Parts: sequence; C-alpha cells; structure tokens
Amino acid sequence: MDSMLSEPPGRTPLADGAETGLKIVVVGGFGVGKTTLVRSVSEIRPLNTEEVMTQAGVGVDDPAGLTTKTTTTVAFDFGRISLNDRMVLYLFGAPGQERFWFLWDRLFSGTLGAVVLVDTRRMSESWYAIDRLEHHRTPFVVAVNRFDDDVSAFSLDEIRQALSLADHVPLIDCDARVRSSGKNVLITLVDHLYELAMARELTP
Ligand SMILES: Nc1nc2c(ncn2[C@@H]2O[C@H](COP(=O)(O)OP(=O)(O)OP(=O)(O)O)[C@@H](O)[C@H]2O)c(=O)[nH]1
Ligand SMILES: [Mg+2]
Repeated sequence: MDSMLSEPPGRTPLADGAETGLKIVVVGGFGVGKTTLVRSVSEIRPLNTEEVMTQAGVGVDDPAGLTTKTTTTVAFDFGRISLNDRMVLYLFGAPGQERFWFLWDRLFSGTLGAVVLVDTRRMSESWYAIDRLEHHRTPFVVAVNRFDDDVSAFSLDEIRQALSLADHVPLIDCDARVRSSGKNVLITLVDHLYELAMARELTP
C-alpha cells in the first residue's frame, strides 16, 4: 500500500453509541486490490494474512503481469470502519487465488453485502465472485479499481456489459489505495442495502 495515499490506521475506539454492526466482504480476483482497500479504510490496525510469493509458487500463483506484487492473502483480511456514530462495518477481504476459493462460502456466512473489486485488465477474474454472490443471494456493488498502468480505459457501461451486470447493481470507480475513495465504495454499498430493504418492506 502506498502510505502517501492513505492515512495510517490509528487505534480509534468503537463509539459508545455503535449499535449496528454489519459484516461486509470484499471479493474479486487475484491481485485486484482487496487487501489494499481493507487496509486503507480500516480505522483499526487491520489483520492481514499475507504471505510472500516465492519460487515455489511459480506455475501456481499467477501474477498475470502484476510485477510489483510480492505477497498474497492466504486466509483473509479483517478491518473495521465506523460510517457514523451508530453504524460500524466489519470488513472481510477474501483471498483472491483460486486455490483458496474454497474459503469463500464460509466467509459469506452472515454477510449482509459485498464489494466486488474489478481490475479491467483481467475482468474475467471477477466472474467467479459475482457467480458466488448471486448463488448466495448476497447483495453487492462492483467497484472498478483503476490502476495507473491500465491503458484499457473501459467505460463503466462497457464494464457493466462485459460483466453482464443487471441495471440495479451499483457500479463505480475507485482507487483502493485512497481512504476516501474506499469509504465512498462502502457508503454506496450501504445505500444499496438500504434501498433493497426499503423495497422489500414496500412489497406486499
Ligand atoms: N497502481 C495501483 N496499484 C494498486 C492499486 N490497488 C492495489 N495496488 C497494488 O496492487 C497490488 C495488489 O494489491 P493487493 O491489495 O494485495 O491485492 P489483493 O486483491 O488483496 O490480492 P490477493 O489477496 O493476492 O488476491 C499491491 O502491490 C498494491 O499496492 C491501485 O489502485 N493502483
Ligand atoms: Mg489480498
């Protein structure tokens, strides 16, 4: 994570009035920036289970052109962010590599909503995440993590089509390294969850 771009996590205590805790998962393919997002928004020192990728992983860990990536998540990331005095999100970042995908279904248990992170250079990496969330009927938003060396410049409409996303699924740009941008993704998800809850209430 680029420390210039996000504030270091402090030891913010949980607000006394915090009464609503929501479990949120951050999913997506290998190296799309899930750990980076959890780290940049978390107000506590995040738990990361990063392991260095070594020669032993050649042919198994596919960095797919991610030349600066040296570690990978082998279990999950955990962080916390208070959206306001009452609402706290508990963030779980999933491991991106296929050999750890068996952990996802457990991670989804009790989850209220999810963020699917997408790297437009490797969009197909996100299909599995979307498929699993739809299977679990977990509401989600899709956030496009724009990398500096990404020259593809796909528009959000093109990305929506490529991922076959329904119109009601929120799709936004973000920079996973920037706290305010990550927070905006989470607020978009909470707004979406709220709208879905309201629509359910209005349905006779
Ligand atoms: N330039 C740029 N680099 C980024 C961005 N987001 C993440 N990175 C870098 O990309 C690499 C991958 O980020 P991670 O957060 O480890 O990705 P991940 O999705 O958790 O990866 P796995 O857990 O291994 O699947 C790291 O070196 C980050 O510093 C971004 O928006 N722009
Ligand atoms: Mg990770």
